[in-house]
Formats: sequence, structure tokens, C-alpha cells
Amino acid sequence: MFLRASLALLLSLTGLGVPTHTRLQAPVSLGSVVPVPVSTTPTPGVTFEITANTAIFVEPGSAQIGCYLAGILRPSTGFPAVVYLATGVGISLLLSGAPASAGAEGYQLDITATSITIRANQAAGLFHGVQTLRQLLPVTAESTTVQPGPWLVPGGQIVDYPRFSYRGAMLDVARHFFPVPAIKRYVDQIVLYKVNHLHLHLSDDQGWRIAIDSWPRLASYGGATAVGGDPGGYYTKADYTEIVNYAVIRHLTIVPEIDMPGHTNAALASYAKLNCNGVAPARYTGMKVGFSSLCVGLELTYTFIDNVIGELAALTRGPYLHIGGDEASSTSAADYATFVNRVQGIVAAHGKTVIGFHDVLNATELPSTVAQFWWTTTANATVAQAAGRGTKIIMSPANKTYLDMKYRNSTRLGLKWAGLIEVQTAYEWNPGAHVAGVGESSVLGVEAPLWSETIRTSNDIEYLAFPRLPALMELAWSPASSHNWEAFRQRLAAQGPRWQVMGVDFYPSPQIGWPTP
Ligand code: TNX
Repeated sequence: MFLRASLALLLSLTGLGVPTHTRLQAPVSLGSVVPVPVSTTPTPGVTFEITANTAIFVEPGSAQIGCYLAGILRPSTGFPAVVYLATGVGISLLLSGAPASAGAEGYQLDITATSITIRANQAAGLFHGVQTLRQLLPVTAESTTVQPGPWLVPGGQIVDYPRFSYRGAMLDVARHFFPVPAIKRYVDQIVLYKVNHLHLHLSDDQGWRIAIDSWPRLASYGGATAVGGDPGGYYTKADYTEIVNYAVIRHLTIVPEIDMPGHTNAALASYAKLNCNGVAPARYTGMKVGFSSLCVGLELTYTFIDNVIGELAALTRGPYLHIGGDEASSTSAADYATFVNRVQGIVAAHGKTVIGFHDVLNATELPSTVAQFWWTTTANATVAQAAGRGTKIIMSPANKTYLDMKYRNSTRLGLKWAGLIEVQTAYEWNPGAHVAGVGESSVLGVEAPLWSETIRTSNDIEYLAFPRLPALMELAWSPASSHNWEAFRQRLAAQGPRWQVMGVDFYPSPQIGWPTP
């Protein structure tokens, strides 16, 4: 290490320049992490080098995360990265010794010349610490093929924990269907920015995407369509379980959503008997909203919901079940309240906590119900009153967090109804003071929804999510006091080369000074 450093120094002093591969492999800066950590203390001049002899030392509670880290290191370094259930000198993942301030999801990361140690109170904290370490590795560590190295990590200490406990991404798999590999790919990309919930919008007018044994036509018939006549699809229960388990290992909670009473044309088309007039509508492949409603006065509606929620709750590992509730413009206000009140009871009877778009506050929310604010206004009396009663709010203001909004008029993908959202627009707001009367302690967190009317592929997802999703997750994770656009854009710029190695198709925003390759 010393030899290589002095060679580089000699070459630069003599004006010969540093050989390209050496320059590429200089350690990244300890200060380049997104979301920015609570505290970062570099140790100048100190680096840790991962070599063929570097082992990972774990305890029973951190073994899975050790294997996950080894799985990241092995393909690019070509090193064995052996995981030992023991103590030793190398990379250690410890469930002891973290400061109390780290809480349930925080960690302390220490990098010296001889060791890397991550300490946390719970496994989730170790996992987030590993994501920080992942960002401190040379960008080529993300490669799926063996790269030359050296594998230098900058020395110092990071102590870190989240501002909000709910840090979410949402993917609409109903307007267009995304198969299991696309979901896993997105999961791997978003956990790098400490996302801990992935909300899947599993049903809408244009498609029903989850197999329900007691109502099989929902998926087989209602799942066969998508926006624009594109191919549909649905998750079998085995597929869905595969997603849930993949997420569990990555400390990510899947939040399933069945949108109701509106956004239900696919279900109504699949079963004539669910319709008030007993006639099934045609399946729908357009982009309009607000025209469908479950039949609130029909008892079978609640049997249907009980069956669907029961089967979905049985597949769900996390506490939440999202009932949508948005844009129910074909349901009367009285029917809407009756319906939402009854459905909350069904969800509770299956042991789950309701999340609903903030429209559900027009009913009588249970004390445990979480409301997801999605409008573009910053004053909303209904939401403020609910917050005053102690209801927790997830912040998804459409003009800040909707990843399906275009960056600029010329953006190939996306919609514009909530405005254009450049990176700075996504970054410049405060989730803890955005809606009047909804203060920091009422906010459960931030979610970035990606509606899929205009998107079909993983590349499309990535182009709209990156770089806005990392910007939003910095608001959700990092302390409000660290909020600084200039500093953020520097750190974000360093992510560009990493996304290139990962094959992430990001939007090269002109607001960011991306390094030239
Ligand atoms: C509004 S946001 C919707 C969705 C659309 C989205 C498109 C919300 C709760 N409902 O049905 O897909 O706009 O941006």
C-alpha cells in the first residue's frame, strides 16, 4: 500500500500523472455518503485495504448480513470473503457496543488501517451500516465481474441513525406489470439509500396483480390487461412470497395495497356479481381515474374484501396493509365513509394496520390508521386535524415526491399534472413542516410513489427514480439540520459512476456536476 501510494506521489510530482487505474481506484471520500450520515469523522491518511485475506466476522444475529456483504464483495473483487461465526481481525458485524443513540436502525462504522467494524443495536442497523460501507468502496465493487482493485476504504468513523422510521418507495405494478426479477432489481437499488418499505400497488382499474385462491378470475382475467393494451401479468402466491422473502433479507418491509372502493374496474370486470347492477364492465386499458367503485350497499362486497385481505395478510410479514382509498369520485361521500370504516375493521381483524391515502380521513380513522398525504397543497384541514388527534402521516406530496412526474417538459416518460420535478425540487422541502399543522412528530416518514401509466421496463423505473429517490431518502433519513442543496449535489454527483457500474439508467440532471468518465 505504501509502495503504491509513494509511486503515485512520485508520478504526480514529476508531472507524469497517475496511471488511470490507480486514479480510478483512489479511495472514495468518507464524506460522499447519501443520505448524509448524522456524524462523519475522517481519519486523514488512513485507509483499510480489502484483500484476498480479508474475512468477515459475524455473530448469530449478524450472520445473514455477513453473507449478504460477502455476496456483494465476491463477484467484483474475486476474493473469497469468507464469513466466520467468530471474532477476528477483518470486517466485523457486531450487535453490541453501538451508542444508544443508534436506536433500532442506526449503526456506528469504524474504519482503521487494520479493521472495519460495524456496531448496531439491531440487525437492521448493521444492514444500513453495510449500505454505507458499500458506498465507501470503489465504484467498481458494484461490478458483476472481477475488477483489478485495489479495494481501499477511507479511514474514520461514522455514527448514523434515521430521522423518520418509514422510508418508502412505491411501485405501481397495476398500470403496467413488473415481474419478480424487476422487483428484486429495484429492491437492490433502493436499499442502497436506506429505503425500508416498498409499497406495491397491486390492483387498479387496468389490472389485478396478485393471485387470490377464493376469487381466481381476479388474476387470470383481471390481471391479463395493462395500460395501452400492453401485456398484463400477475404474481402467483409463490412469486409474491419470493419477493417478500427477498425483501426480508434486505430489511425491507413489503406493504401490499389493494386500492378500493375506486380504482377497482379490473375486479368488477372479473366478477359480474360484485357490481350493483350485476353486469361486469369491460376491462379497461386507458389512463382515466375515478370512474369505478365497488358496490358499497352489497353484502358480498365485504365477503370479497374479507377473502382478499385474509389471503393477502397471510402472505404479508410486515404490519401494514394499504387500502388505497384515493380518487373515489364515483362513490358518494356517505358511502365512502361507510365503506372505509367497515374495511378498516376487516384489516384489523386480520391483524394488520391500515395505511390509506389521506382521503380515508373523510371516514373515521382508527387510532392506528396511517394516512398517506399525496396532494400538492401545503394546507389541508382534514389532515391537520387528524394529526392533532395523533394520527401518523406519511408524506408523499405529489409535487415533490411523485417519481412519475417529468423532470422537464422534454422528459420522454412520465406525467405533468403535479408539475415538473427536477432534482432540486425533490430535495428542497421539509417533510416535518410541509403541511400546516402536521409537525415532525406526526410524520411517520416519506414515501416516493412511482405510478406506471407511462413506464414499462426496469430502465424506465430507474430513469424516473434516480436521482430523485436518493434525494427524497436523504430527507427521510438525515437530520433536518444537515439539509443543504450545495453539499447534497456534490455527494449525489459521486453516485453517478456507481450507477454506471450497476447499470442503473439514471437521468443525468444538468443540476448535478457529474464527474466526467
Ligand atoms: C394520482 S396519487 C393517483 C394515481 C395516478 C397518479 C398519476 C393517487 C393517490 N392517485 O391513480 O396513477 O395520480 O400520477
